[in-house]
Amino acid sequence: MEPGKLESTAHSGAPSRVAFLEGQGELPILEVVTPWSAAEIFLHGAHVTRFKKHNEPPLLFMSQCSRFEQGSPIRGGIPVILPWFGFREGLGQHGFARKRAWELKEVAFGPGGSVSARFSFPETPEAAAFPPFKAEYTVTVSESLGLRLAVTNLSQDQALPFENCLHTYFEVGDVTAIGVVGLKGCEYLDQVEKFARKTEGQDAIRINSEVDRIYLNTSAPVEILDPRLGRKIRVETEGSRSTVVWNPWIAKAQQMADFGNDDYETMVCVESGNVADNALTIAPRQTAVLQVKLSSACLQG
Ligand code: TA6
Repeated sequence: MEPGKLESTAHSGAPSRVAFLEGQGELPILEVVTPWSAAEIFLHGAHVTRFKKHNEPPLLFMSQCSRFEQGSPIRGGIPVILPWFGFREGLGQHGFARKRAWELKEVAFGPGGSVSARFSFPETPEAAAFPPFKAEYTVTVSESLGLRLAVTNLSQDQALPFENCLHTYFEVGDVTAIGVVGLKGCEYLDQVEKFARKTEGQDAIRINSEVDRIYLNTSAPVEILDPRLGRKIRVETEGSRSTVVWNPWIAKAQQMADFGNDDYETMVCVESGNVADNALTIAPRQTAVLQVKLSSACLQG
């Protein structure tokens, strides 16, 4: 992919622009600017590392200690977790899609100045050892951030069991001051207590220690209320039955080489997908689509 630029002025107002550049680790990136926002997407992992509305702090958290290299996931932004979630003996953590470069298939300018980039997961040695599937991922940048992950079972006669998750890291002003709303009454697996099954009793989940919970059988929108940044972040989904809420807190933060010791103070993961009890199985030639819309607004009062 040659460095270069695309621009669209097919709408009134400021032009939208896409630049193909070399990012950190000499990895190729797309830099997108729209009338509302700016974004950065690495081809490595089809990984969105930045989304920022022009008049707001960044929506996504990025660790300053992140690696940017083949075979390693980027720490922060939106890791694409596929085709499994969690740890698998001999195979590693959170699948292989986030560790390899995806192919950029198309960049399109939409109505009003939105920009869409479509990626396809290529043949890789790890994928060859897994039932055959095709994965396409479309990122749409506008006043909000749209994500669409489509997985197709390429087998002629075998079902495809898999998990998918868009593992989003959000930037917050002070994690101890936020509330995560929308999961009350949901059953969850508490990974901090050996996957104990519990039910969420709080209207707003507060974070004052390590939190690592897989909320099951829920497609409800989730909001992060951030009084420090005066912002409300909203996560809306289609095709997602699981929401994961994670903050590593102090001890785990210190154990992660690609995560600053104090990074836990200004991030929370609210992840959307189909994991654990909600893992998917699709028939031959069937496609499963996971869609996530991330938006933000001022927090009133
Ligand atoms: O989504 C929560 C989680 O499964 C945590 O258990 C923690 O492992 C986190 O993902 C990050 O995983 P990673 O492999 O990116 O370090």
